[in-house]
Amino acid sequence: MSGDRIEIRGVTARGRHGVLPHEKTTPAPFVVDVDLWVDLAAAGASDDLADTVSYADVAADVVRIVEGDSVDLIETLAARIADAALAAPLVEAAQVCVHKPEAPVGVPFGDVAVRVVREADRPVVVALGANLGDAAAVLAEAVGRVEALDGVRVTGVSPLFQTDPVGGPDQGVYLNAVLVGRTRLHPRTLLARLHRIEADAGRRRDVRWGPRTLDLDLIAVGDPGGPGHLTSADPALTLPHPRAHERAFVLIPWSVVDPWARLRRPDGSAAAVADLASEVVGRDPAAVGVRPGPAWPGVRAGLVRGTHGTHDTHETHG
Ligand code: A4P
Ligand code: MG
Repeated sequence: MSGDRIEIRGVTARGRHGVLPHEKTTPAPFVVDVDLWVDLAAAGASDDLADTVSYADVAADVVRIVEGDSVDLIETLAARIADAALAAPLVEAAQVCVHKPEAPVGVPFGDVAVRVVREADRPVVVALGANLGDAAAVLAEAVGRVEALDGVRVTGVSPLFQTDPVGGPDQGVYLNAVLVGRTRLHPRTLLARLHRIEADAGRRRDVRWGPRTLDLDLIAVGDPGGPGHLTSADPALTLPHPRAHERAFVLIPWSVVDPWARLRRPDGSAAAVADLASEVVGRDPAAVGVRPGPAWPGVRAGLVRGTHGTHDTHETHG
């Protein structure tokens, strides 16, 4: 976790929480402390509220939850507050402490409190591509490097596909794959780590859409409509990736590794990735230029999910 934190102390509200009957009818005070782990480097540089989490919004959520539905346990209250805090896409982890100063303890006491710590755990999709050098080996190494990132858990990677280049100058065929996983990392932090892996593979950025030893694109964070789904129009990190919905070299491997995946398109509508893949293939199967690639060299077998299967019929043998 990044060391940066936002700390909110002593938010006070009255609620009807407890196991005793009178606690459910007569509001009593609850005092809440919240710590949010957020990478504050960008906000520190930009001075822009959009780069951080508004403590006023968090405090308002705390009051809404404390004043809301009655529960028996302050553990439940703390967990609900933590879940609400983690719905903000920038929050990597939340610690919530709920104090109950008038708890029916039966003897004089100083404080009763429970503290819960929850980490964000958002679905993440990364597209991999390469068309220079030993592309299969470079991509396999990249999968290993992503697996080794602190705060990222890779749950599956598609088979390799050989794909005709889209856009850019005259260049050789690509190998592409898509990996899916979970992360607590801020998407900007994750993209910076992906850029480091690209750089270590010898990636140079000379020509847009030009040949590359390794390209790692962040396709989506969170599921459309789900908690933590992130949309961003920032040119430095646009989410979901603005071209993913029309690119067979992303859609086909993605639909293979996660047949139930959904993607929010730039117009705001959400669609099943498998449907988008079929659409792209259906428009012009001969031109789609996505073929089964070689077996993964050195990626552990359990990680590779799906087969080239359903899309074999659309080979173009270019
Ligand atoms: N950027 C913004 N949003 C994102 C995001 N969601 N993920 C910014 C990754 N990067 C994002 O990217 C250019 C800038 O986009 C970065 O500074 C980043 O902050 P880049 O990787 O430096 O350059 P690029 O990849 O050449 O540009 P771009 O626009 O990302 O290209 P695409 O759309 O990724 O296309 N054909 C085949 N068959 N297979 C391929 O893999 N790839 C491309 C690249 C073209 N044709 C291809 C393939
Ligand atoms: Mg890229």
